[in-house]
Amino acid sequence: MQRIFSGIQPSGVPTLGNYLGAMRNWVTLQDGHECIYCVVDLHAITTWQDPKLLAGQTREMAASLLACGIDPKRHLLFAQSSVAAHARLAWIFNCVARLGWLNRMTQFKDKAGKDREAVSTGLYVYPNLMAADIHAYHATRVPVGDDQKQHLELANDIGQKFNHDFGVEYFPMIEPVIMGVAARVMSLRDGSKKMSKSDPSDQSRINLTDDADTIATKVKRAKTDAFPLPSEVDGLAERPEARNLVGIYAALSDTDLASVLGEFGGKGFVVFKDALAELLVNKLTPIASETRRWLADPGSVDAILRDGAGRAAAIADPIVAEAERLVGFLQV
Ligand code: AQP
Repeated sequence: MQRIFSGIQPSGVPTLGNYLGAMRNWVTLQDGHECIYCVVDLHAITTWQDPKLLAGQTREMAASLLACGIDPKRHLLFAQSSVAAHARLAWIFNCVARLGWLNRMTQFKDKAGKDREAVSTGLYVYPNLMAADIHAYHATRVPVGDDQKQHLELANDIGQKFNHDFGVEYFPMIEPVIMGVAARVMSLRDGSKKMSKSDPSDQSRINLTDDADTIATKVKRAKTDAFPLPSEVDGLAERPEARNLVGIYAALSDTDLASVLGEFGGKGFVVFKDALAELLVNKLTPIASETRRWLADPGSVDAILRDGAGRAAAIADPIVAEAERLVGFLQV
């Protein structure tokens, strides 16, 4: 059975983008794979996180994943900081990856923006830690949204360079698993920008904890243009906001863009947005209430994360110990 690894940052409340690009697919992949799912708090602190909030956000992210249908008995769910193997291997990878490789990472450029000198060095080496997360388990498949594809290519470059430098075939190749018509969900305010949980504007995203009224208001206010929806997919080419909303509808109703346009082509946004809001409410509000149910008993979420961390360390520790031996660290 192939081993899957994937992670999500507890840097806020998960969004519809996280759900369609990752979380929902994590649930589907549980059949037929051995899955290792991680709330990546080490990644989260590459940008400032309030220490009073981080632990709670980590638990809430775990609760959302459980609410979506992650099964912690058959698979693993844990917090990254509780398994030291991630940080140990990341340091080795900091010494394997080349500066020129990291300089090409578009996510760093997006997140650092104009203030590159002021961001943390952790944000810069984020992809090395991500490579370590995956290689620490010898995982071969990684479900991610489209935005993470470049980081996975880098993880392969790092694994292959390690193998070459130390004359071994130790780290396997990783295959990205990018699923569905909404692998990149865009901001509701700007169709050229990815929907993000840390976007300063709450109106830019649908949160998995939003109630029905909030969802309806956000959809109603979502940026669109003045024209009716086209009947053909080609007609969405120059209309990023319309393309985004149609993509969300298609993903949530398990169909494709053409079928959605078959139903709504020629209709105005008032009609389409009403239907989209109803679909979102039907799909997301049960997840929100299930998340609240888990969080009513925080001890049960913590127990799941503790158990997952123990099982994760049992897999990762020997893999990383062997990498350390290959590097030449004294074995005592
Ligand atoms: N807009 C998106 N569309 C599709 N997939 C997305 N993902 C994130 N945003 C979208 C996918 O969600 C998974 C977990 O992401 P993450 O939290 O580890 O990091 P991120 O990609 O940086 O997500 P955010 O929401 O934008 O977080 P912040 O704002 O903290 O940086 C990944 O598989 C990602 O592809």
